[in-house]
Amino acid sequence: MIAFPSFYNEWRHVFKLDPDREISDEALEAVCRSGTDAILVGGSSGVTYENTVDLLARIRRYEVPCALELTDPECAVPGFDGYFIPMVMNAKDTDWLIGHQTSAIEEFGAFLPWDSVAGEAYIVLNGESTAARVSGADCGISDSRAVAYGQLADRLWRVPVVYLEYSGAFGDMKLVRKVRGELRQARLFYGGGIRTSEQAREAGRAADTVIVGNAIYDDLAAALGTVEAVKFSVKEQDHVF
Ligand code: 1GP
Repeated sequence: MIAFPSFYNEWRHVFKLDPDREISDEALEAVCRSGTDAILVGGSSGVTYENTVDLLARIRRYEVPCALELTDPECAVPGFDGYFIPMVMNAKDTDWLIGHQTSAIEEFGAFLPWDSVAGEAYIVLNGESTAARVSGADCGISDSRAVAYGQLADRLWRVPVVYLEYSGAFGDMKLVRKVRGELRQARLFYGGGIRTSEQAREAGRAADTVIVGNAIYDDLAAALGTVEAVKFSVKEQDHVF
């Protein structure tokens, strides 16, 4: 029996880097040495084997753990500490829920390092985001529907990570708390629009793991400030003060 992978269990703050976007050596060093718990590599478009290998090699100059979100098996670069396979729960086209993933496993399943592979149940909630456009996600769902998607992933499918994805827009923290409150075993990842320490703190209170992406490229100083803010919210919750 294979144990559930848990390489992500202690993660509270994560930076997401897109292989298709430029980042200078200085900025990458600052991100990797920021005190974040991990780097997640992934993007919704333009990700190739080459740009993924290149980014991994640059991140590996530092000690920070690094995982890959695998949306296209052609980009399955070996050498990451872990692999996430996203499934979009509210995709209109079932290819993004189960179709692409099944085809990928059919073809490459024998080569996957299963001990370090985890499913990610995405609920995509910003209709303007590339993730929503690519997957054709139905972002107009009610809160109760979003909660139900979380429960289904957590309780029926036992997916270890539920990811509330607002990419590009700061989300509804009340809903994030609600979805998290109904999870029994899955961790709740939240990502989307975090640009200030206050937002990072709020998200840190609502979710298990907070992901910061775009801000790295648009406002590095603000992005770096989110690490401390999330860690602070964790201490607050643990009543360390
Ligand atoms: C994107 O959830 C991440 O997949 C982070 O969102 O880029 O808006 O920070 P942002």
